[in-house]
Amino acid sequence: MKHLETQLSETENWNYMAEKVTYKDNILPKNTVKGSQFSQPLFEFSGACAGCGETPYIKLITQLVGDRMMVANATGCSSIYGGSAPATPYCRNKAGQGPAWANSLFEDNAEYGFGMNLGVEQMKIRINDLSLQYEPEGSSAELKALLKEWRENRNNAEKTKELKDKLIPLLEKDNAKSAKEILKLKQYIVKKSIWIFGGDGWAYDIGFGGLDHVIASGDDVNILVMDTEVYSNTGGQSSKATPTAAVAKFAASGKKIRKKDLGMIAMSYGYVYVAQVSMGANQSQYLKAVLEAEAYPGPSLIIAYAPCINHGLRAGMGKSQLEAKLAVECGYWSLYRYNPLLEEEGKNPFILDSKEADYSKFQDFLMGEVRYTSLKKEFPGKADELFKSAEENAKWRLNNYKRLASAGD
Ligand SMILES: Cc1ncc(C[n+]2csc(CCOP(=O)(O)OP(=O)(O)O)c2C)c(N)n1
Repeated sequence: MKHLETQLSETENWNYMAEKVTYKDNILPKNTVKGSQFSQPLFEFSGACAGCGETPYIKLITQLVGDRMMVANATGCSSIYGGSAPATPYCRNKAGQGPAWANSLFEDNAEYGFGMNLGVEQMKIRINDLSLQYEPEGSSAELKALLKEWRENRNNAEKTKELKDKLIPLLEKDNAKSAKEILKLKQYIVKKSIWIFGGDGWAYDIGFGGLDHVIASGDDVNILVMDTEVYSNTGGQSSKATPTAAVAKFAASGKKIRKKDLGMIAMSYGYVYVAQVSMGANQSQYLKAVLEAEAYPGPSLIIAYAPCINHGLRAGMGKSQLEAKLAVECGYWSLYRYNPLLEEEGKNPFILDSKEADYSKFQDFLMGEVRYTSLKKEFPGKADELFKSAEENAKWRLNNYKRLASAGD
């Protein structure tokens, strides 16, 4: 920290950047890692711990769909750094568009986002009905044609963006009652991207009943679980996502049982898009997962490995992306995408994206984090046994994925 007076000269630089320098987001296609980074993040300057593994996942989503997204945020770190009033890291682009964000409770967030989606869908049904009412009532053939195009493409984000720009000027000068009513609902013309954010404590434990209900509903919502393997915001309590041997509150002598496989549960429905990702290990796989989840016309679940200050990284939080890479290389965490649309094409819906695990690095990975090394200090005898079963459990889990990936070969 430095004295404010010594830093105020930056104001001029900031204003120059904000007013004169524009985003060059049409240079490269947005659906590439490089291209996506030219887009304005609509999530910036959060109050998360330096090196937080969660925030980069959110930032990318806002770069891709932030101008039309709605977020239901479970209580946890992401709701605290996401909405610490009076400041918020969520912001708007030059056109005034940005994420609409709200936080309900720790225990009902999936339902909360589900309700947002129901509300938006209801408004779209109303626009649809009003547009049919315009047919006999209105006089503009051009408007009728555009409204028909909207009805046919209302779930196509890019198309609805194009149509909105054409529709609004025509609606504004039309005197028909239905046109006036549609205008009142103009913020629902563009297809919204509904997101449900939360941590593992919410998704695996407290909010699981709701999450399960929402994914089972088949509705088009996207869920991002930032898996820190503990309840981070309340000081690192153990959750069902905590793996074997990790020390956490309520698991002071190391977790004895294995981590729950939330992705496997979700995949069992067969109509839920599921991805397990780790940005530090493979940025392009995460980008693909977000684009596919967003485009999938049903529920999607992305489970993201997020290094956390609670893990006690030996290399420090400045290396959290590297830690996420090491986690995948040694087989501690795997990358996959399960896309039900592939099954419709007669293909295996499960794709294992991570390369062959190098288990020789597994124990070294554990020794790079205090949540594991502290077990060795406290309970040296028990520790080795638990570290061994941590590795066996990781292998067991990865073998399940390998079986799925080779099904039908
Ligand atoms: C029903 C209920 N129990 C407990 C809390 C207190 N609480 C707030 S956030 C949180 C932990 C959240 O952990 P997680 O979902 O893993 O998210 P993270 O902080 O790791 O991002 C808890 C226990 C609460 N808000 N409501």
